[in-house]
Parts: sequence; structure tokens; C-alpha cells
Amino acid sequence: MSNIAIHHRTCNLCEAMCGLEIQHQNGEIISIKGDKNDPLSRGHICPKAVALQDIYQDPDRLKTPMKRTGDTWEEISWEQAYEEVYVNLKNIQQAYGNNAVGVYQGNPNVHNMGSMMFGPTFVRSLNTKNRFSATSADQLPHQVASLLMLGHVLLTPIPDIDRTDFMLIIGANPLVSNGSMMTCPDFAKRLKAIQKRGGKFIVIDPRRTETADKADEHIFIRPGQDALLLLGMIHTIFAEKLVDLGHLKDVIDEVEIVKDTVQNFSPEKVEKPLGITAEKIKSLAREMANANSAVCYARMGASTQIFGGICQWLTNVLNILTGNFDREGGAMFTLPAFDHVGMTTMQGKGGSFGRRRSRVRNLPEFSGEFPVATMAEEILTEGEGQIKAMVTIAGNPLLSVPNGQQLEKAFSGLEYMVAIDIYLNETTRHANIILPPATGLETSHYDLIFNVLAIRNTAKYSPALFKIKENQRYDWQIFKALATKFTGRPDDGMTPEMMLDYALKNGPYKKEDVDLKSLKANPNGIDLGELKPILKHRLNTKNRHIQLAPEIFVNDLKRLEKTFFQKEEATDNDFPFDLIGRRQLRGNNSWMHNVNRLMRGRNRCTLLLSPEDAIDLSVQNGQKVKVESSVGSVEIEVEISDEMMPKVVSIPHGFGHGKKGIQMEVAEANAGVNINDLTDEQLIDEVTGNVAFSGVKVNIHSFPQ
Ligand SMILES: Nc1nc2c(c(=O)[nH]1)N[C@H]1C(S)=C(S)[C@@H](COP(=O)(O)OP(=O)(O)OC[C@H]3O[C@@H](n4cnc5c(=O)[nH]c(N)nc54)[C@H](O)[C@@H]3O)O[C@H]1N2
Ligand SMILES: Nc1nc2c(c(=O)[nH]1)N[C@H]1C(S)=C(S)[C@@H](COP(=O)(O)OP(=O)(O)OC[C@H]3O[C@@H](n4cnc5c(=O)[nH]c(N)nc54)[C@H](O)[C@@H]3O)O[C@H]1N2
Ligand code: SF4
Ligand SMILES: [Mo]
Repeated sequence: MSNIAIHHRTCNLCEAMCGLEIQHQNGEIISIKGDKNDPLSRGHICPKAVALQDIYQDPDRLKTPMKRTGDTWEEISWEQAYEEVYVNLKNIQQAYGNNAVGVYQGNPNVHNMGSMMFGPTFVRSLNTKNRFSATSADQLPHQVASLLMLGHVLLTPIPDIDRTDFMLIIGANPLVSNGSMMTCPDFAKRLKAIQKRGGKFIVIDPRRTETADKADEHIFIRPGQDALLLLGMIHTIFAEKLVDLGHLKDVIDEVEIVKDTVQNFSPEKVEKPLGITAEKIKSLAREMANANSAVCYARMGASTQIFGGICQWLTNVLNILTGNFDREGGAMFTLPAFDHVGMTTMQGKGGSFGRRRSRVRNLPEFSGEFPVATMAEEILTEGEGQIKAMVTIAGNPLLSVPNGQQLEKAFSGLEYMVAIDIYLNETTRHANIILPPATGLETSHYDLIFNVLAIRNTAKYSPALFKIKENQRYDWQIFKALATKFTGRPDDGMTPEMMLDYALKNGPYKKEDVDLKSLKANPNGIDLGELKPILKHRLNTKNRHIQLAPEIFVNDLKRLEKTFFQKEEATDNDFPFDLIGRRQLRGNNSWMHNVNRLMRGRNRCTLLLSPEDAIDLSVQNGQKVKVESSVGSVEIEVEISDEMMPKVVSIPHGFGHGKKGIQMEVAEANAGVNINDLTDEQLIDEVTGNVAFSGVKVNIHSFPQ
């Protein structure tokens, strides 16, 4: 019997980067608690952290490569698996061209140090243009706005929540999601602190969410209309001479273009389609401009909609024009120890947009990827360049990408498929071979991406808690082994730790303060201080100025005018409801629904509906209804809630489990339905190509009782 030991690490399940303190003994976990000495998270955790133990022990988790023949799966050796993957993908590329192999990279890739470092090595070795990822079902508009305005896809403005006096939150529910494009453990406490120091926060959302409930004010908005609100606010900033460019005034170009552009969008003009009064729009603008410091934070709900690009552009514009960019209490920029933005800027790799267009729908490339909304079409549409084989890496597109039925058809018809994933699930069941990596507590970690997005500069290294077994491999080992086969070049022997140490030593902090050795000596993490104004040194546009009016966004306002000012006033009688999503604390996108500890209790995959709509439809709580969109339908239980804006309904995403042949066992009561059987792959933000999950038109039919 050994003594109880304590292990410190960063939770890598979501973006919050919480510090964990794990007590363990003889290979068993005794407890998982928040690490009070973590300089960023200060003890905060959520219920998912404890599930790291369940994932570690989960008997359904795969550890050995699996090969499918028909409906049967057998375990095979790593060597055989690598060879079969290589031979089959290579044959397809030789027969149809390199682009016949498509790649989809899912969300956990960005939460994994080894994948961030060596995933690109493998993907590049496939030499295909048909690359997709969850980016274009998520934060693509933020990244396009950053690229075009600031010159780098990851030069991301981060709300300085700990010092701001006024925060306008649009389309985010951080009290449940724990924050996004803004690494901020313990959002609740930090929001409350704004109020305690005399400031306020306001939430704009079609649902009175957990976050809206705690806000000083919650304003309902119909899905997809946020751009009108932002335009009205910016109009007010100019009309009332509230523009204050602050210390950046010498490096901001195109202010006059924005001024001219917003002339068409006075609060009086936008109030009608928007349904928020002109007076309210003006007072929001004044509050932002007059607060000591203020920040507008627009996230998921403002990105995954048909005007996602315009929303993220205008959010930056609003923060810039009110003098809150790169300033304490406003939207600031990080200086992480592993300085991804700094390194890639030096290499001239700030990212790209629109260098080429996709084959079927002519959608723009972004940093080497095409929008995921076109992935199924690229598989299903015959002709030169058609995708015949797919590689999915830590992703579950069959549940997370719009038009689930179309994806089902596309993936069923592939000639070959490889999945690098820890479960046999809705997506990986289509694979011929699954390569399962070690995960979670078995891996070492340093957060490459979320330190770029964090509200404070800190650095922390987590060693692996548990050793992997002889037959297990890490993600990065799988990538390297496959890349070696495809390129024919021998393994260079680099490990994630070697790359990390090198990058830290060549980063912006003193070598002896932050390298792998010093991180190992400080297991709770090292505090590198609050964010400081640094944008002038980071700007990577051609003239190193902020470009306030990127042409593609300005031009896209024509589409907006057409949508809101030129259409008939009639409502859509066939599909009178707007569908939105809803994240839940006890789940992680499409996975972790098999963790009983999290999923106990009631069915969480329900249709939220306002009391008014329930009366109109004569439906009651718990009743099953059929929800129908132009692409599909689902049957789901109703949950009546005055949180919902009338004529807007909500279904959580990531459900729809329980398909045949799936090993990831989700209790029947938690299987739920797939919201993406309703969302439409044709409904996108046309300028960036991002998916529009919000505002899908649906109808609801009740069954006779
Ligand atoms: N309707 C609707 N759809 C949505 C959203 C929405 O709000 N509404 N949200 C969108 C967003 S923001 C996102 S990010 C996407 C997510 O979309 P995806 O990334 O496609 O889906 P996830 O559910 O995150 O899938 C994660 C997969 O990674 C596997 N996995 C977990 N850990 C590891 C690991 O360490 N290594 C490997 N190799 N695999 C691992 C899991 O088993 C799972 O199969 O969904 C999008 N889809
Ligand atoms: N527990 C848990 N945490 C997670 C995840 C998870 O699945 N579970 N997923 C992680 C991932 S991948 C991400 S990207 C982040 C996302 O984190 P957030 O950006 O906070 O995303 P959501 O919680 O989906 O909140 C989006 C909000 O937008 C609202 N909304 C929908 N449409 C509109 C609209 O048109 N306009 C406006 N103004 N609001 C709208 C919705 O009602 C919802 O409240 O969460 C991460 N954290
Ligand atoms: S909030 Fe996110 S990072 Fe923090 S414990 Fe929960 S899942 Fe982990
Ligand atoms: Mo996401």
C-alpha cells in the first residue's frame, strides 16, 4: 500500500483550463477537487472534471485498434492498422487523386497538446485540399474578423472581465459553457464581481439563460438579428459624437468608411425588424461609451448564424470606437509563454482566407480548410475531386454538423474511412479502422490554444497521471507513425515535451522563469500577470494598422439589408418557429453522455417552448411532439418554460445516440435526438461559410393524446 499522493493538472475538457488537485493511491483516484493555488482558476471546477476518472475507467473506451468487416469488429495490432490505413488511403489517392481523401478534425484536437503539435504533420502528409473541422461550425467568424482586421487568425480580443465596468454579452451562456474564445474559469464569480464593484453586465439572448438570469438586464432578441443591434449602436456612437479611439488612434484605418456605412442603420430604422426600441439601442450604446471601461463579448449565438461574420466584425468595431480595445477593462490581447501568435507571425503565417473555393458550392477556404457545411456534398457529388475516403480525428460530425441524414448517407457510401477516436460512436461506426489514442489522465498537457485566449497570462504543465499500457498509443504517436508512412521520411524523434520546452525557451518570457523545468517545479502553474496593452506590437496587417472596414463585411451588409428591409412582412406559415441550441453543464458536445454520474436523473434532451406557444399548440409538459424543418424531423418531449422567447424553441445538441452497433453505451433515457437532423447545411453565413445553427425555421406538430 503506498501513501496517498497528490497530482496537479489542468482540466482539458473545456476552454476554462481549471486547475485540478487529484488525490490518488495505488492507481486509484480518491478525489478530484479544484486547485486553490492555480493562479488562473483559483479553485474553480465544474462537475465534468470528476468525470475524467470515469473516462479513464470507462470499459467502453477503446485502447486497441479495431477493424470492421461488415458489422463485426476485431482487434488488430498497431502495425497492421497503420499499414492497412496507409495502403487503403494511398490506393484511393492513386486512383482518384489526393483530394479524394478528406479529413475532419473535431473539437478535442485543440484541447490536446500532442495533437496540436503533430496533428498538422499527419494532415499535411495526406496532401489533400479537402480538409474540414469544427471551426466552421463554431468560431470561424471571430477568426476571419481577426485575420482581416488585425492580420492574424488567432489575434483574438479577450474581454478583461476582472477589470471591466460594463460587459455586454451577446449569444453566450458562460454560466453553463464555462466560456468560449475567452478562457475564464469561474465566470459566475467574476461576473458577480463586476456588479459588486458597481459595474453591470447585460445579456442579449432569445432565451433567459442561466447567465441572463444573473444579469442586471436581459434583452430578448430573435435569432440572427444581432447585427442590426450592433449597427444601431455604432450609428449612435457616431451620431452622438461618442467616438473615442484612445491610445490606438494613430493605428486605426477606415473609420470614415464605417461611419458612412452605418448611416443606413439608425436605431429608428433597425428597431422595427429588430424588436428592440430605438431608445434602448441608444442607451446601450451610451452606456458602453460612457462607462469607465466596457466590453462587448459576442460568442456562439452571434457566430453560428447567417450574419456571424458581420456580428464579429461589428463587435470589434464597437469595442474599438468606444476606446475599449487593447485597454484595461476592455477587449485585450494575451502574451502566452508558448506564443503561438508571435511564432507564426514571425514565420509569416497569420492565416489565410479565400485563397481558393470549394468544388461543389464555391465556398471560401480558411487557413487550408473548407467550411464543414459542404463536407457531405463533397462526398456525395460525383465528378473530379469527389471525396471517396474520410479520416476523422477526434470528431463526431454525424452529430455535430448540420443535416445529419445527409451525412449518414455520405458516410455510409464512403469507400474507406479511418477514425482516430476513443469511442465507437455514431461517426466512428462507419470507419473501417479505428485508431484509439490514450486520453485525459493518461496524457501530459500544456494548453497551447487556450492560453492564447485566457483572461490572464499563466503557464502550467501537467504530467500524465497514469502510465499507458504497452498496447496503448498517444494521439501524437499515431500522427507521427502515419506521417512516416505517407512521407517516407523517418521519425525525427521529437516529442511534445521537447517542442514545448523549445517554444517556452524562445518565448516572450525569461528562459529561466518559464521553461519545462521551471513548470515542473511549479505544479500549480506560474502566474505571468494580468493582460497588458500590447496590440501595437502584435498587429500583423500589411501596414500594421487596424483595418476597421474589411471590404467583404461592408459588402455583406447588402445581404443584410435585403434580408431585413426588403422582404415581405409575412411570417413563414409553414415553419413559424425559430430553432436554437442549448448547451448543458453535464455534457461535452456529443460525448460524455455515457457517464452515469453526469447523466443521472431526468431526460435532458427536450424541446424548450414558451408557455404562449404551448397554449397555441395545445401541448403539455412531457408530451411528445414532432419537430420538422425543411431537411428532416425529430420526435421529442416538450418542456414548457418562460425562459423562452415566444416563437423560439430550443433543443440541446450532441444527442441522438442509441444507433445500432455503437459501443459507447448511453442509457436509453439519455439517448435523445439529434438537433442536426433539423439544421440545414445550406443555411450558412455566406461571407465566412460558417454554419448557421441559430434561427433554423421549424414547425411543431402535436400527436393526438
Ligand atoms: N446544432 C448544434 N450543433 C453543434 C453545436 C451547437 O451548438 N449546435 N456546436 C458546435 C461546436 S461549437 C462544436 S466545437 C462542434 C463539436 O463537434 P465535434 O468536434 O465533431 O464533436 P465532439 O462531440 O466534440 O466530438 C469529439 C470526439 O472526439 C472524441 N475524443 C474525445 N477525446 C479524445 C482524444 O483525446 N483523442 C481523440 N482522438 N478523440 C477524442 C470523442 O469520442 C468524440 O467522438 O459541434 C458543433 N455542432
Ligand atoms: N458543459 C458544456 N460546456 C461546453 C460545451 C458543452 O457542450 N457542454 N461546449 C464547448 C464548446 S465546443 C463551445 S464552442 C462553447 C460555447 O460556449 P457559448 O458561446 O457560451 O455557447 P452556448 O452555451 O451554446 O450559448 C450560446 C447562447 O446563444 C444563444 N443564442 C442562440 N442563437 C442566438 C442568436 O441568434 N442571437 C443571440 N444573441 N443569442 C443566440 C443561446 O440561447 C445560448 O444561450 O462551450 C464549451 N463548453
Ligand atoms: S469548467 Fe471546463 S475546464 Fe473547468 S473543470 Fe469543468 S470541464 Fe474542466
Ligand atoms: Mo465549440
